[in-house]
Amino acid sequence: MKTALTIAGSDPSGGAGLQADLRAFAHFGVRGLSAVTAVTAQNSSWVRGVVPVEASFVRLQIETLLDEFTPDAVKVGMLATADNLAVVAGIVKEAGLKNLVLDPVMRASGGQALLDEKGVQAMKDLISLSRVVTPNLDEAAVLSGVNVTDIPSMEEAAGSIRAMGAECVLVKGGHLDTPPVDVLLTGKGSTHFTGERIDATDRALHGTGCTLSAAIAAGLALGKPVKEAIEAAREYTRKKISGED
Ligand code: PXL
Repeated sequence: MKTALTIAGSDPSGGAGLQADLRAFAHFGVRGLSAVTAVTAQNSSWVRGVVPVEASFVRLQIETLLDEFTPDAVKVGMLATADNLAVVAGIVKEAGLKNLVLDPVMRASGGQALLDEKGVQAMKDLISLSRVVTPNLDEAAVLSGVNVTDIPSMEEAAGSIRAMGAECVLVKGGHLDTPPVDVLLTGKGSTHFTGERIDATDRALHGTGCTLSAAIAAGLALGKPVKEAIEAAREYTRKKISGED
């Protein structure tokens, strides 16, 4: 059985965070491993509190797993602190972890910070180690300095994030005013994935980014090429939003 590791925060409501990631791995028949970076108190509408896990303990969790398993893919989500980010970047390099999917989580949809300011500055270190980075419009803007509002600016931001060393960048267009389009930039050029906007509740939308990036990691763990992994992940995410899964 293929394995995928998620390094992410806990969302006790199950919609986002490592709980959503493990559910996505299971859906694709991939064994899930997890290391917790932060404990949160939240439901699907708001985050009441965040307690980061100490970086040395994040390291211990991952190293203990690596003693026994070699993950076929790794998904990195909420890191909470710059110290956690540095630990994860260090281990990815030391252990030569492959198929890294980085969801550069910075804020919850309600606006609460899920990464400290120094962590935002240090995100480039992890980007350079990633096979796929999956920013939403706001994250793409923060990382690239481009005002990301439409498809041309998504392309521009993807180019600037890819120049930081990622193999592929998928800028997610779920927050566009127009019908949603995700823009993928690889070394071979760009691809647009078009979808229809689904009339969904906030609860169904909570954790969509976590689910998508974990499902991409599952696909890469199974040996799918990036585009195929994204297509399958988009379909799984669509089903989750519309309540079919
Ligand atoms: O969707 C971003 C996110 C990631 N990880 C955790 C979260 C959230 C949003 O609330 O709680 C643990």
